[in-house]
Amino acid sequence: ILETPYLNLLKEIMTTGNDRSDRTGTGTKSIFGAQMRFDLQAGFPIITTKKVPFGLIKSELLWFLRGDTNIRFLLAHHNHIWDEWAFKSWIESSDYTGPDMTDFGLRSESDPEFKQVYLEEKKKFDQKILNDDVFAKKYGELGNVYGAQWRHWQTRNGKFIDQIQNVIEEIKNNPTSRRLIVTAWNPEDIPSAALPPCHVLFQFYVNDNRLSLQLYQRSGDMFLGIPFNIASYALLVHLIARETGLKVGDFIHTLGDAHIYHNHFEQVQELLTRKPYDAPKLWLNPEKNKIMDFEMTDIKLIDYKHHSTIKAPVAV
Ligand code: DHF
Ligand code: TMP
Repeated sequence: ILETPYLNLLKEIMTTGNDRSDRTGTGTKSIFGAQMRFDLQAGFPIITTKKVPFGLIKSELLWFLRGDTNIRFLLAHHNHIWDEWAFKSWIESSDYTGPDMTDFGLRSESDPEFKQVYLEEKKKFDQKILNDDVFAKKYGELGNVYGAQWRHWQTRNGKFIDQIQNVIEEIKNNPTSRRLIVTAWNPEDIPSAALPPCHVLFQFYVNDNRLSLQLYQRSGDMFLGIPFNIASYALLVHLIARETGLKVGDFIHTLGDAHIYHNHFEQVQELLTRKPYDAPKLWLNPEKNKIMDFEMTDIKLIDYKHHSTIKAPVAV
């Protein structure tokens, strides 16, 4: 079963994790240093013990690959996974004059009345991002997050580096290279990013005509973020393998601080009682060969059998 390494890591953190306070004020159990390996020939590693919304993973990855860092594209695709971090900079700005939204993440969990007010404000914010160009430019921006660093890393002399294009060329021309790296961690940009990158750096490896990728993720929210990250990077390997004419190999997911938030414990226990299904397969439109030509409908999961959704609050 493809997702076994994920289930085992959840169990390990629940039983041996350190109890730690964290930036968001939620509290976690966490361990430092962990690794999961997924053989992409064996199937597509999307978690089956809960429903993982693959459409959101596709639109987020296409957004990264476009070099986009504004949530407007995501909202136009009905993807709200980055809303909170744009909303946060809006309510902290001097242009915001609505009701007090301090600490909206934690407060909306404990105060149902406030939650209504918050959801109303966020809906207005989303509408404004979609309909008002000037507002979107100013408040839809997350800063120089993944898309910017992957596709237009700015150099000292004011030029730009397209790390994705460069690594594709290197994979084609120099497949045994040990320098097939893309990094999102740009120290100069950390202070202005809505959230410093969590998936920080990845490296490719070509052997036997198979393309493998190892990711270093500094911080992993095991219940919410990690199932997205696994599927997203597995999809990235498939896309880059298509463009470089290779088969897929392994996705190796290496984690720094691997944590389960306190308010996800019950959800994790429920998930661990479930029996995983066989992994689905990925279908990519056979007529497309370049990553930039792929659209939502060119990417599909075949036979994704899964258990029901398990909801959990995201720590902001
Ligand atoms: N912060 C934290 N604390 N954890 C994260 O996983 C995280 N991830 C971010 C940004 N900041 C974060 C970006 N990725 C969801 C999944 C991934 C993600 C952000 C949010 C999420 O909430 N997933 C829900 C479904 C959401 C929906 O349907 O709109 C899930 O149940 O998987
Ligand atoms: P941090 O910056 O304090 O580490 O908080 C970031 C949180 O978001 C942390 O719980 C990890 C989580 N996260 C993921 O797990 N995957 C992701 O892709 C992103 C963006 C965040």
